[in-house]
Amino acid sequence: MSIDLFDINSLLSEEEQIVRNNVSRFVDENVKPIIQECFESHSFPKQLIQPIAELGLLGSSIEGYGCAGMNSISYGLICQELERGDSGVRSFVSVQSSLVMYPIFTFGSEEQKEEWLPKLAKAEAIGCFGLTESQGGSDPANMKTHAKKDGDDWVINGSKMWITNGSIADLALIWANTEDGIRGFLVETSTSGFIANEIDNKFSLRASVTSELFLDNVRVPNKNMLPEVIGLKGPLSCLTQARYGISWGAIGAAEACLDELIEYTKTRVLFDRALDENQAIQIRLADMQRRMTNAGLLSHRLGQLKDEGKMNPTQVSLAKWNNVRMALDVARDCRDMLGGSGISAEYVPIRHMLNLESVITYEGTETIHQLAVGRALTGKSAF
Ligand code: TGC
Ligand code: FAD
Repeated sequence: MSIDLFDINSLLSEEEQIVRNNVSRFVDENVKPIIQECFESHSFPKQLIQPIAELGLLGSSIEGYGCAGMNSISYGLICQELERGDSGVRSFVSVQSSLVMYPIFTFGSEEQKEEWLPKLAKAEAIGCFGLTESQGGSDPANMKTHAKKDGDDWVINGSKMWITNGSIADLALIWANTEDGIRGFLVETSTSGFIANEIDNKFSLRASVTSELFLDNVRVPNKNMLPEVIGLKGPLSCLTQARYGISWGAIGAAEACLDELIEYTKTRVLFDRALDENQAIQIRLADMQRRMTNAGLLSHRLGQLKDEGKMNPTQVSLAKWNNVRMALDVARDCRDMLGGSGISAEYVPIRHMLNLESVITYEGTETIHQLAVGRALTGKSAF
């Protein structure tokens, strides 16, 4: 098994350890036994939604409104453990918590919070976050979807691409251009003119719902607009929350791969000795442990900064870039050391590897995060 070489676990409070152990047990008992089949059948395990809600994992950082009010380290640990099962399950929780509940809590009216947060926490409503459009997700400022005021209503037209939970959502947070700038709208997916089509030919995140959304003269009342934010900083602030969780989640995916590989190399005998007796294999295992340890310490420090209210988007970019790159490299390397078996569904690395191809692209591609760090170093935007 991979080891906690720097005893990161002892940095956790008793409460954080309980959260981690509870989610870990949930993943071992409920996610791992079914997830490969879900991946193969390209279906999201909807049966996990209710138990996830009952564990308090939806909007876990929010105080009040039926939410658990846990700290940021706990949210990170939730993401890490869920992604040890599958990135798709962590994605579901990231979107509901960081991309739907967080903006309602932070930018919503009291009426919007009271109406939606308790339902979203209990999974009585599922949310999705519509920012990306087909002309280029990296540059959301080039948004074509627009909302026009008509009396007491807004009329929204446009489309969104690659939207997690899109076809299972009851509520879509749609970011649209208005005369005043980009604004967020709470759109019930049953509203006339709203269509969600699932993208069903993915090689990655197959156990997650990803959809294209179309909004054709969708009419929502003014009270559905998030009143407390205008401009791109609205959606970008939500991304900062989700990217923080992803930096932890990626560590879980890497752990799942390395744990399985270590067991495999003990029993695989080649040239009259177990694979793990070879220097070249041990060096590769050690290198994975080095990178995972660095990633764990980085996320833990980021969590401390977040809980102290000192986390900034550049730190989050560096952590998301570093940790997802680490996990993707670890998953690929594990797949290689499994030889031909590494392409079989019997082992987890190829599934994690394929999932991580999405994780390195969504929530800001690797290049976007490198350029964000470059901008902080030079003061010059090279996007
Ligand atoms: P820029 O001029 O830099 O900023 C515009 C305004 O936003 C503020 N800001 C941020 N605020 C909070 N958090 C951040 N990370 C922020 N970054 C910028 C900034 O201060 C400014 O505010 P103000 O008041 O001055 O107006 O914007 P830009 O157009 O130059 O773009 C910067 C760039 C490229 C970094 C940004 O566009 C970007 O991050 N692009 C990538 C887009 C992205 O990540 N999309 C993700 C879509 S959602 C998703 O993938 C969900 S997957 C979920 C799952 O399944 O888990
Ligand atoms: P593009 O922006 O077209 O990028 C193409 C390539 O160009 C990339 O390699 C990129 O790094 C590079 N590039 C871009 N700009 C520059 C530059 N200035 N210099 C150098 N290189 C550059 N979005 C949502 O809004 N909500 C969701 O729930 C959501 N879920 C998703 C789920 C999945 C499975 C996937 C795959 C995506 C999801 N997305 C979601 C969209 C995701 O955020 C975008 O795919 C991502 O931001 C990249 O946008 P794009 O796909 O249009 O690629």
